[in-house]
Amino acid sequence: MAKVGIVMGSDSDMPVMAKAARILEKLGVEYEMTIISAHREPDIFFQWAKEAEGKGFKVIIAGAGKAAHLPGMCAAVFPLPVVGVPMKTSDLGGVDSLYSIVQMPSGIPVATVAINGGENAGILAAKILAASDEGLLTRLKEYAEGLKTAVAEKAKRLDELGWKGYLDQMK
Ligand code: RP5
Repeated sequence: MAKVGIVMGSDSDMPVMAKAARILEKLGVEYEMTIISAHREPDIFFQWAKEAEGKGFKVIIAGAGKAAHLPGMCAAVFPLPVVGVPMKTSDLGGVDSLYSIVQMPSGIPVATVAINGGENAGILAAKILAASDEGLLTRLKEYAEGLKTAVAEKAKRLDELGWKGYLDQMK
């Protein structure tokens, strides 16, 4: 099965990147996860990125914060899609990460999700793989159906309880 490479610039990114791993597991997608800092260990980064295609990765999910160059540099080296996850940061709120990741020069795209959007990164990677994997496509459709059912159940409960009762049971 096609594999996803999950890479993050620091273990401080783990709570967000774990969301990508969790949804990939739920969807039955094989992945590998590692921590590599493009700034603090550029030689190790280049080796990992150059070997990624040969290891069977079809998509890379790369998360980073602040001057977040890891996703863009993955896209510079890896020839298949890269999904970038901007981390929320304490000083600039993650807009620093978002702009660093999304504003790529022509020719080197990074499919950038929302700040802290680890789960959507996993789903997007799965959707990319699903273009050539019928079973995964079916699981993604079931997942989407589950989302729809969850909202419909909430609306039904709101009808039953009224908005005050609904609010109370949320506490
Ligand atoms: C980036 O710098 C990492 O992706 C992380 O989001 C940020 C801060 O790293 P630490 O100082 O927490 O290791 O490279």
